[in-house]
Amino acid sequence: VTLIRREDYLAPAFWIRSVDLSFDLDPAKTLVTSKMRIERNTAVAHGPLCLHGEELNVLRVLIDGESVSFRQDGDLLLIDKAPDADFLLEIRNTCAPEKNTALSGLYTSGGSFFTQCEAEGFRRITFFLDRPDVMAVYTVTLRADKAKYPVLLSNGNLLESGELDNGRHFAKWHDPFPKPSYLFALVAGDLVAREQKVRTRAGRDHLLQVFVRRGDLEKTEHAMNSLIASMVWDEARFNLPLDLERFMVVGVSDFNMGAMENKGLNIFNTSALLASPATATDADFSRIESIVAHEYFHNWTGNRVTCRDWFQLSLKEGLTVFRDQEFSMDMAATPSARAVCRIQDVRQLRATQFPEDSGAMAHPVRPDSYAEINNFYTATVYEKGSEVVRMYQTLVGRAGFEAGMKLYFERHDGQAVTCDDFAQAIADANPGSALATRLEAFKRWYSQAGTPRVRARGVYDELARTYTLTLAQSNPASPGQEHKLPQVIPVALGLLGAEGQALPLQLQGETEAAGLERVLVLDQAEQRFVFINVAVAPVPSLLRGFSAPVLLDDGLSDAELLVLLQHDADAFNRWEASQRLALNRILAAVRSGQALQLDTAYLEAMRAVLKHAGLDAAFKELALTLPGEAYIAEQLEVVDPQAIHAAVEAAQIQLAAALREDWIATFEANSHTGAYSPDPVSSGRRALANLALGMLVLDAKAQSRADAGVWLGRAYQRFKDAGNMTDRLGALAALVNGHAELAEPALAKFHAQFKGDPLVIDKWFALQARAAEQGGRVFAKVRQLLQHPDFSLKNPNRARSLIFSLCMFNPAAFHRADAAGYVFWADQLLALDAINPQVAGRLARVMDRWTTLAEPYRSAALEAIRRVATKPDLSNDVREIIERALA
Ligand code: HT7
Ligand code: ZN
Repeated sequence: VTLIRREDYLAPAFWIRSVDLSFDLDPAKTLVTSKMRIERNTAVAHGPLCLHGEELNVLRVLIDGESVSFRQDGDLLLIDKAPDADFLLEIRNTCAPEKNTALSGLYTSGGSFFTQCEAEGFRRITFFLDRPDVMAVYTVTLRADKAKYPVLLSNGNLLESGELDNGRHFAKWHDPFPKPSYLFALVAGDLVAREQKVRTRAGRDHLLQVFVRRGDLEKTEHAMNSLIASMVWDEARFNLPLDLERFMVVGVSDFNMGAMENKGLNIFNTSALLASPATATDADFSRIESIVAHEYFHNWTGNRVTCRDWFQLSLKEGLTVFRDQEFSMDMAATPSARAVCRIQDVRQLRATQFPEDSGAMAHPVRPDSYAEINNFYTATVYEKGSEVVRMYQTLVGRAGFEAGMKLYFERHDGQAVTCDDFAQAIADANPGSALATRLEAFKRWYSQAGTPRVRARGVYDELARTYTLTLAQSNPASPGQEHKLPQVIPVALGLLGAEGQALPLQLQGETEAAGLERVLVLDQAEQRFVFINVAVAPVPSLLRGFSAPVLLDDGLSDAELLVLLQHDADAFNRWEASQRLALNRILAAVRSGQALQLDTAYLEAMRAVLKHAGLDAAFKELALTLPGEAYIAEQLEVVDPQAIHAAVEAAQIQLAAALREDWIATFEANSHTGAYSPDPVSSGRRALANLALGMLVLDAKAQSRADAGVWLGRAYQRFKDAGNMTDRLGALAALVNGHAELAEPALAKFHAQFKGDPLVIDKWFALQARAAEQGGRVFAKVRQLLQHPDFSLKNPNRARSLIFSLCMFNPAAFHRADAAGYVFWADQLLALDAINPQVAGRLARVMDRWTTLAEPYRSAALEAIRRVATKPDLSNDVREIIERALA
C-alpha cells in the first residue's frame, strides 16, 4: 500500500471558495452538476488543478463557460491550463447510489438517499479538492420524485422549494458557514420529523428536527431531549451557542459508524438514535445521549474549527469525546454517578485502546502516516485523544481549560488547524502553568505511541515522619518507535492512614499542607517526591480519577488495596482496588497454570461491597464485575485466551456460590424499579439486579443445586414479564450465558416478539454470539446463524451483531485450538471486503495482537492472516491492516 505521510503536508495549490451543487436524484444514475468558484493559492508554486474523484462518470468540464481539456489519472482529474485569475469551474458527472454498498459517498438505504462524506466520501459524489483545509460555502439544489422522496434536505437554511414537471420537486439549501467537503450532506426520502422550537440563553430561536422513518417517530423523544440538554450544556459550560436557525438530525439503518456531524444535518445510525423503554436498554439510552451530544459538540469542535489535514483528526475527535464525556458526567449529577461515568470510560479505554497501543496497529494520537484514513478512526485517536485533553484540564485546572478553549476559538474560528494550535492556545491562556512550562514535552502524548508504565514505590520513615514516593516511567517500543522520551504525566493522589483517614499533603520545601489531594507532575524518567509531617505510614491512592492513560504498578499489597476499597475518598480508586484484587488472583492462576481458588479475604471484601448501605447500585455492579478478558490479556507477555477465560469463569462461579445469599437479597432489593426511566439511579439498580440474576442462574447450573429450577424459572418469568428491554435482555442473557434449557424457547419467543424491529434483532444475534462458550456450542451456533434469513453482511449493524460479536468480544469462542475461529474470520473478512471495505477494515483488526498469542493459536492465526494477504484484490483498508499485522 502507498503511505501518506504527515511530514509531506503541502497547502493546496487552489482554494475553492464557493460551490453550487445540483442533484437530479435517481437511485441508478444520479446527475451531479457542480459550479465552483476557484482561486489559485498564490503562496504555492504553480501546478495543475488536481481534483479527487472516485467511481464517477464525467460528462463535461467547463471553465468560465468554455469547455476545457482535462485528463484523468486513476482517481484524479487534472486540468493543466487552469487560469491564474479566479475562475468558475463547472463539472457534470453521474454516480450510482444504489450500487454503493461501501456506504461512503451518496448511497441508498431503505429506499431513501443518504450521504457519508467523512473522511473522503465527497469525491465519490463529484470531483473536488476533497481535503479538510479547503473550505467552501455551499448552495445545494436537490431534485427528485416527490412521491418517493417528499423530504429533501441539505446543510444550512432552506432558501426555496417547489414543484417541477413529471411529479418531481426541488429544494434549494444554503449553508452560510464555509466548510470542508467532509461536512457536506444530503438526505432525500419519505421521512417524518419530531420538531421542537427552542430559545437559547443568547435569546435566539432555533428549530430542532429529528427525521426518521414513519413508524419510528415515538422512538425519537430521548434523542430530542439529549439534543436540547447538549445545547444547554455547551452554552453553560463553554459559552458555545448553536449558530444555525435549524438543526436537523436524521436516522438511517445502513451506516458505517455511530453518527456523523455534517453541518446542521447530522446523520445517525438508527442504533445511536432510536430508543423506547420496550426496545432499548439502559446502555442504549446512555449511548444515544452521548452520541447525540458528541455530534452536536462537533458543531464547534470540528466544524467551526476544523482539521488542517487528517493527521490532526484527534484535534476534533479527542476534544469532542472529552466534551461528551464531561457532558455525561455533568448530566449524571451526583458525585457517585459521575464516578460511574468515569469508570465506564476507563473500562472502555482499557478494553480497546490499551490493546491497540501495544499491537500491530499502535500509532500516536497524531499518526505519522496512513494508507487509508478510515483505518485511523481508532480508540487511540478518539479515547486516548480525549485522555490527552483531560490532562490539559488537569494541568491547568477547569477554569484555565475554559479560558484556553475561549482563546482557541478567538484565534481559530473558521480555520483548519493543527493539534499544535490547540496546545498553544491552552498554554497561552495559562502562562506559568504546569502545562505551559512543559509544553514541548507534553506534546509527546501526540507523537509517541504506547501506554506508558508508571512504577510507584513509597518508603515511610517513622522517625522523620516523611513519606518518599518514587515514580518512574517507561514506555515499551512501538512499531517504528524504538526509544521513547519521558512524557508529562499528571498523577493525582491522596494518602490514607491504615484506618482510612485522609492525611494532609505537604511536600518538602512547602511551609504548610496543601489539602488532602493534589496533582504531582511526573516529567522525568524517575522522580522522588518527599512528603513531610506524615503522621502514620500511609497507603497511597495514586492516579485518582485515572489522571493519566498509563499502566500503574503501585506494588500495593492486598491489605493496602482493601484499605482503598473501603475508605478511599476517590470512588474511581475504590473501584480500581476491587479490580486489582480480582486481577491479581486471575493473573496468578493464569501464570501458574493452576485452577483459580478465590480466598476468603477477597470474597468477604466483595460481600461487604455488595451489602454496603452507602454505596450506589451502579457502583456495586461495576466493583463486582470482573476485569475484562482483553484487559487481563494486556498484563501478560504470552496470551492463552482459553486459560484467561477459564480463570474468569472459575472466579465468576465461586463469586456466585460464595455470595449466593447476598445475590438473592440484592436481586430482591433491586429487581423492581417501577415505571421506566433511564436515570442513573434506576439504571444502576437494573444493572445490579441483572448481575445478581446472572450469578444466581450460573450458580444454579454450576452447582446443580436442588432448587436450581427456582432461579431458572424466575429468570424465564422475568424475561417474559419484563416491563422494559433492560430487564428482558438481562434475564435472557442470564439464561443464555447459564446454558439453561429455557434459553432456546426464550430466544425463539424473543425473536417472534421483535421480528419487525431490526435494532432488537441485532441484540438477538449479538447475545448469542457473545454468550459464554461451552464446548464449542456458541461457535457452532454462530455458524448456523450465518444462514438465518435475517442475517446479512450488507447491513453493518447486522454484520457487527453476529460476526464482530464473536471475533472481537468472545475470545473463548473465537480462539479455538482447531483454528476454526480464524478460518471463519478470514472467510467473513474476504466476503465483507467485497461489499464494504471500511467495515471490513475494522474486522481485520481482530488479529492486531496475534503475535502475543500462545501456541497453537499463534501459528493458526498467522496462517489465516497469510491467507487473507494472498488475496490479490483486497481493499486498501484491509491490506493496510494485514500488512501491519505481518510487518
Ligand atoms: N466524525 C465522524 C467520523 C466518521 C464517520 C461517521 C460515519 C460513517 C463513516 C465515518 N467515518 C468517519 C463520527 C464522529 O466521530 O462523530
Ligand atoms: Zn466525533
